[in-house]
Amino acid sequence: MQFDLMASMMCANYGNLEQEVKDLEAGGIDSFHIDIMDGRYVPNFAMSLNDMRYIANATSKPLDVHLMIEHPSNNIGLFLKNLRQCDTVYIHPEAEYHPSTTLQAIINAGMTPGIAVNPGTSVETIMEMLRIVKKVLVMSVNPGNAGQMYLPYVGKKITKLLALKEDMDFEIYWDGACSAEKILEFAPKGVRGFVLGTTLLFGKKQLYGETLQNIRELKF
Ligand code: S6P
Ligand code: MG
Repeated sequence: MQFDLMASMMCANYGNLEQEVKDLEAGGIDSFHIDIMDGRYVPNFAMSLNDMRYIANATSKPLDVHLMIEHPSNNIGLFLKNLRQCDTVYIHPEAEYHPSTTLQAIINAGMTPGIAVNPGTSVETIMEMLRIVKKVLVMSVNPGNAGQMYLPYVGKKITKLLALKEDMDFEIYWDGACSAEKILEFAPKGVRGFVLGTTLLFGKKQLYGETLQNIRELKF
């Protein structure tokens, strides 16, 4: 079974970020998830442009940039000009007047376009955008913080999206409170990747490489 594992870098140790990037890379992480926040769209300031730039320069692995900012079109150029063709940019459709225009800007810059779907957002309201994007990041917690509880009603939305993904040509990714139990349940159903934060990867006694290996072998 093929699935991707992304490290939620807002949960990393900023006392030695370079070492964190190296250890995660050596441990076999597939990409680095960068949670950009503006204190307006979400009630937090987790990471910003400089953090993203620093990690982009420290690794050749792809970045997964999750923009939790109001009207991303106002500043998206700042992010795009620091990214590479292998990187993905997610926007929240609710944060933008014309989300499809912003998604087109991401495509035009050569990056992979994605939308992040809040727990309270229904599949019906994002239906047209599913035809534009390659990736759908399903939030199973409200955006803004790590270490929150899984919201159980999100499972039904994933089931709906799984039924649409072949026809509309997108992949589904999981963000928020990602546990072993959820990977065991949803990877076989076709969820393509999982963002790992405090629930499974960071702040544990185990080395990143061991944790990631166990997850890949579904040994929990
Ligand atoms: C939340 C953010 C997420 C978190 C991730 C942390 O706004 O988009 O990417 O960083 O959920 O994982 P955990 O396991 O601490 O919930
Ligand atoms: Mg995120």
